[in-house]
Amino acid sequence: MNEPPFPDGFLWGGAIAANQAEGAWDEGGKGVAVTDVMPSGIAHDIADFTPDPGKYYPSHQAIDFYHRFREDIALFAEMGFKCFRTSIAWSRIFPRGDEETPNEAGLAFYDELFDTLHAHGIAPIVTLSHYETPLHLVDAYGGWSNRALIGFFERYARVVLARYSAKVRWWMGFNEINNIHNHPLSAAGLRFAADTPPAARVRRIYQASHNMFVASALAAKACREMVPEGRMGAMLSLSGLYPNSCAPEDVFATAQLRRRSLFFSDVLLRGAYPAYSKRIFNEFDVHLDIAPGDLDLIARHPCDYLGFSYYRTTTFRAGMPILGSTGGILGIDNPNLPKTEWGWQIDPLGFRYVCNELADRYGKPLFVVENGCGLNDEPAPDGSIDDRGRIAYLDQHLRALAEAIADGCDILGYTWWGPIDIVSAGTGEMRKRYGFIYVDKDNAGHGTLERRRKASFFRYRDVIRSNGAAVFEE
Ligand code: BGP
Repeated sequence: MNEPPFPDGFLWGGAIAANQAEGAWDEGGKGVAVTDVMPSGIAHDIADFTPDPGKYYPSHQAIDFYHRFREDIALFAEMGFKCFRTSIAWSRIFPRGDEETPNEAGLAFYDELFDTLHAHGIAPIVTLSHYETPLHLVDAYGGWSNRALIGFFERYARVVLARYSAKVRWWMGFNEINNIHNHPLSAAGLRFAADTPPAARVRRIYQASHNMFVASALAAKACREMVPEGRMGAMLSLSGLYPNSCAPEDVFATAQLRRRSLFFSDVLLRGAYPAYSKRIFNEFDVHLDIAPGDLDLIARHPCDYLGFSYYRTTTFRAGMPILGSTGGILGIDNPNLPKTEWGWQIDPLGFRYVCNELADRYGKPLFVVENGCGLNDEPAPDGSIDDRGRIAYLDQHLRALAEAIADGCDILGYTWWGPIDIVSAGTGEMRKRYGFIYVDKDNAGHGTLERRRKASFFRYRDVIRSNGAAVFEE
C-alpha cells in the first residue's frame, strides 16, 4: 500500500460509557439509572427497583472517572488522542427523566469534563443514551414503548445540545439501538413478564423502536438548529455474522438476521421504513402507533453518519435460536478463527468486510466507535503489564481498517473501546479488561483504583503519532 493508510485528520481516540466508568452513581443530584440496579452487568429484568445497600453494583463506583477524569484525560492526551467518546448519563441531567428543569450540578460536571478534554486538544464525542435510561422512566412509564419518552428525551437532548453547543460537535443518539432485540431492558427500558408470547414481545420492541426513531429525528433536528457544524450519528452493534454453511437456507436465514439489525440504520440513515419491514410487521401482526408527523420527521431528519461497534464475528444456522450479547449475535464458533477467554472470535478481515458492507449500503460516513479486546491482564511481579494479545488485536484490526479505507470506505475515525479498564457491560466484571491503562480493581470491587500504563499504551501512542503507519511497520 503506497498512499498513507489513514487520511489526514483521522479521529484517533477511545470510547467509554458513563455507567461503566463514572461511578458516583448517586452524587451531584444524579438519579438512579437502569444499569444502577443490575448487580452483574446487562440483565434481562430487574430484581428490585431499589438498590440493595448490602449488594455490590459495578456501576456505583465503576472506576471513579467522575472524580479522576482529569488524571485519565491527561493519560489519553499522552497517547495523542484526537477525540474521546463518552455518554452523558441522562439521569445526571434529569434524575427521574420526567422533570421540567435539569439538574445544574449534572450539567456543570460535563462542562468540566468537556473543558478538560479541550484543554488537551481532544474533541468530545457524546452518546446521548448508552444503556442509561433513568430508572423512573422504566418503572413509572414502562420504557420506550411509551410515547411519553419521546418528549422527555427531546427535552433532555435540547438541554444538553444547547448547553454544550460550543464544546461538542459530534453527537450520537442511542448506543447500539439494534440491541433492543437482545437486551431490551438496558437498550430501551423494556421489561417483559416471563410468559410474554414472542409475538407480543416483538410488537412491543418495534413500537419502542418507532418511538426511538422519532426521538432520534428530533435530536438530529435540534442538533442542526443549535450546534454549529454539529453531526448527529446513529449507533449500532454490528459485529460480523456469517452463514454456518453454504446451504442456501443458512445463507438466506443469516441475511435475514443481519437485516434485523440493519433495519435500524436503514430507518435512521435513509429516513424511511424499508420495504421489507412490511413483511416483518405482517408476520408478527405489528401495528405501529404512528402519530401524524412522525414519518415526516424521520424523513426530514436522518442521521449524518453511522457509528458502530465491531468486536468479533460468529456463524448462524437456519432455525437456531437467536441470542445475543453485548458483542453481537451469539452463534456457532467459526473453526477458522481464534477466540478470547470470553469466547469472542477474533476476525480482522471480518472488520474489513463489515466496513465495506456498510459503505456500500449507505454511502454515508462511518465511524468505528467501538472496537477492542477484553482480556484478563495479570500484572507481572514488577507491576508491568505486557498485553501483547491486545497489541496484536489492535494491529490486525487497524491493518484491516486501512484496507477498508483503501477499498473506498469513508471512515471518520476510530475510538478503541475501553482505552482504560472499565466495567464490562455484559458481565459487570473488571477482569474483562479492554484498557491500554490498567485500573487496580477486581471483580469484587477491591483495589486502589491506581492507574498504570500497559505495553499497549505505548503501542497506541506510536500508532497515533504515525497516523496509523506504524501498524504496517514490522
Ligand atoms: C457494547 C457496549 C459497550 C461495551 C462493549 C463491550 O455492547 O456498547 O458498553 O461494554 O459492548 O462489551 P462488554 O463490556 O460486555 O465486554
